[in-house]
Amino acid sequence: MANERLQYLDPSGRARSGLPDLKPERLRELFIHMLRVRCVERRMLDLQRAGRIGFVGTAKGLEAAIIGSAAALDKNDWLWSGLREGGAALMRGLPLSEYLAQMYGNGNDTAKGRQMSNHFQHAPSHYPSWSSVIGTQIPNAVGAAYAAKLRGSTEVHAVYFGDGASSSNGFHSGLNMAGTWQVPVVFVLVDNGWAISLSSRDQTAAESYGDKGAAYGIPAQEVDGNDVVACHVAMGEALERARSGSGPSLLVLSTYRVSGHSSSDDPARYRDPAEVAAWERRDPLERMERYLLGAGLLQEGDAATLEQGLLDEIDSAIHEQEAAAPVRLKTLVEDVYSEVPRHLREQYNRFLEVAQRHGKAQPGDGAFPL
Ligand SMILES: Cc1ncc(C[n+]2csc(CCOP(=O)(O)OP(=O)(O)O)c2C)c(N)n1
Ligand SMILES: [Mg+2]
Repeated sequence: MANERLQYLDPSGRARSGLPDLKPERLRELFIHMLRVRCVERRMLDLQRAGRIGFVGTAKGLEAAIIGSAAALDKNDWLWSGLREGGAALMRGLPLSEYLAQMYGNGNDTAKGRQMSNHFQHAPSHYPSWSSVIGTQIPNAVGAAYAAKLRGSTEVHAVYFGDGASSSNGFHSGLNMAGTWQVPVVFVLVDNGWAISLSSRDQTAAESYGDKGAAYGIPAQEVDGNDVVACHVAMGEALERARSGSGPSLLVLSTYRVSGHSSSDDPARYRDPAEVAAWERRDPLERMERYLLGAGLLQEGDAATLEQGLLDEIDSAIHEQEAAAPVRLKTLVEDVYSEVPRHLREQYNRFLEVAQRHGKAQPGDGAFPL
């Protein structure tokens, strides 16, 4: 049976006894990182509704789970994400301009518009691209962590996924390999209450998600996922365990996806508004803000000022990306062959004629000589 759910801050923001010794500046930073996620995603939804970008999957309600845990990673560690961890990438070094370029799929997008929006990647902060095929990042992370172990590296690989993904093939094979090979990996299961329209209560007959680790010999820690301090501490312990060679852990961060599954979803079709309202009252940002106010680490009005500063920064970055050029048409045939073969050059040239007729070609998109 999984152990007791870890909590340091109760829903009213009061610290329970034995609060870990975190520096005041660290606590404030955790709050600001959470606030940034909320602000960026609010603007992304606005842009999606205005028809400027195609798709958004938000972390609203999950900010403590994602930021609290990811903030415990070292620079050399890796974060294998699902749909909702883009805010952690921002915190770990993904520039806001690149985040936005990915959302637009414009000419500044380092993935050249080849990924669906909201699927970030950032090599310098060790954030591999995500596949929407649920659960596939899990064996990928385990493989990379096994390679790190063979190399004698001290890096740890954290892999994030949802309650729904705990039913995927990738979950079972990933946990089995990690348990058997004792690899330096932390499985971060963000139980956000729903897998699109399937409640997490109906996802499994196991008594708790933590119990799923036991089948693979992997210890689990259940955590209040709306308590940023608890998420941070639990992740720090799991990372330390992995780094010291004691093997993988499973963290279950229990929280709630307050918005729809994505901008394409209408959650009112399948869930009770009273359930949503109850979780809105347990908002992770408000909980941390109340704690910081009580501890004298924030003053009344500070949060509103911080929020306005973040929104101004985001808005000016949005204006820059709105003005960016589209992805170059030639990228369609790049990066596979060192020299584009004749049949692709012919196809591209025919495509270019159509693009030119529709006024979609840019200077530099020119035809290949055949
Ligand atoms: C293999 C596979 N099956 C089904 C889907 C459709 N699908 C997209 S998201 C999703 C639910 C994911 O739920 P969860 O793992 O809890 O993550 P959350 O979206 O709640 O963060 C499903 C079933 C998919 N993308 N891939
Ligand atoms: Mg879910």
